[in-house]
Amino acid sequence: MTAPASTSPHASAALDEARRLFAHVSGRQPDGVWSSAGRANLIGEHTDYNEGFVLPFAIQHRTYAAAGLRSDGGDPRIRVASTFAAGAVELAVGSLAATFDGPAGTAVADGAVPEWAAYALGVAWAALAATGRSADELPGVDIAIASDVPVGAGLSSSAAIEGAVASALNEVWGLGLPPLEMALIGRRAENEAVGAPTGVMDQVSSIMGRADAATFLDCRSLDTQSVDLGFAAEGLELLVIDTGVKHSHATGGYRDRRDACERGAAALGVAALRDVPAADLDRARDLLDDATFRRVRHIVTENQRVLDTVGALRTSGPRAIGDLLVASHASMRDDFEISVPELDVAVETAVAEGAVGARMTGGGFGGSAIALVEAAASAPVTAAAEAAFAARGFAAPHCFTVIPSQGARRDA
Ligand code: GAF
Repeated sequence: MTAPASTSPHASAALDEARRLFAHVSGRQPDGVWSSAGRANLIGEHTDYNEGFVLPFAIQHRTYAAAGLRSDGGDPRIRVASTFAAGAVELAVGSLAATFDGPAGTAVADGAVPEWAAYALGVAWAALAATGRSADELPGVDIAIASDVPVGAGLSSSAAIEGAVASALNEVWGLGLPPLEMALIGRRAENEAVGAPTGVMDQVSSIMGRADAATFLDCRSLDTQSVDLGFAAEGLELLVIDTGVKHSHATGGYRDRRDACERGAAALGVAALRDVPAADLDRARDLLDDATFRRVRHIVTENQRVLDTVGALRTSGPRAIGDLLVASHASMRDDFEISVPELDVAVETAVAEGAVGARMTGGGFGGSAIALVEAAASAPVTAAAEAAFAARGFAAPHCFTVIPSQGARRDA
């Protein structure tokens, strides 16, 4: 288990790695290093693209982008390198539009741009489009990326890349983008350059997170409020149980669930499932097939659980949210059907060991569960999860505590 700390124990290592990689690829020192956070979602799953409510928080694991301007003259280039893959990817800034303007995900699907590089280059493309800046008025830039956000763990390693690169470009290109705009640019990169049909929760959380707080986001108005979590003051820790089961949001189940929500909203005559009141669920049951009805019911009840969690945190503190976390997991397991046996075992084990509450976090089909536990219980819950996984023949989970942390920032 990773010891809690105010920053990840690997944070400065990843920052140094980004700087070293920059020097190795570019033969000079970067102009600066910027970072953005991974995130855990406390509650509110798949509600973001239904224009509902979410309550994620940024974690201490971060992705760093070391960046420096180039002097290319008349043909500015953007070059990205990362510790995720060997080799740098370089494009003319002027060719970003031609690379990414087509149907979502084409550049990656065609093999023109590796997926890891599309997160970074897609941010550059979306930033130019959002600001109306043309390639010939901007200098070229080199970017080197390193991270200690676990990849494929449902902790938004992709949003952390987007947030770090957006922060770096915002400053070196002098774009003047406020944090929410950077988050929207990150989402556009993910949706259109990479081709993953996600909502905006992860980017907002990664960029706009605050220490010891969650970000309560209304995904329709895009209003954000900081909600104090107070885990440490209450003697609690947030334990991540990473099942090691890998998932991808660019394909498969995530897209299916999004399609089902859109079908449900259309059949019910609303713009988004956000607009379905709980009292309308009986009508929805009559109108929809069983699976679509249960997808709708998850979204409707999950939105209410987010509101209830915010209320409970504000009036009673984190010990009051346990049942809401557990109910959220049950809804994802039974109605939205995005859990997997490893996530269910992680949640059941944590609850049996006395966790305040537990649920899977993120898009599902793998990734991590979170458990809110007494600080002294992190080690026993970890041991119990490891034993439960071993007894079922699952690969050992990776358990570590996360700390609600600051979002995007300049580090050097
Ligand atoms: C993934 C997506 F990226 C988010 O937008 C959100 O939909 C989440 O799954 C599920 O709540 O992390």
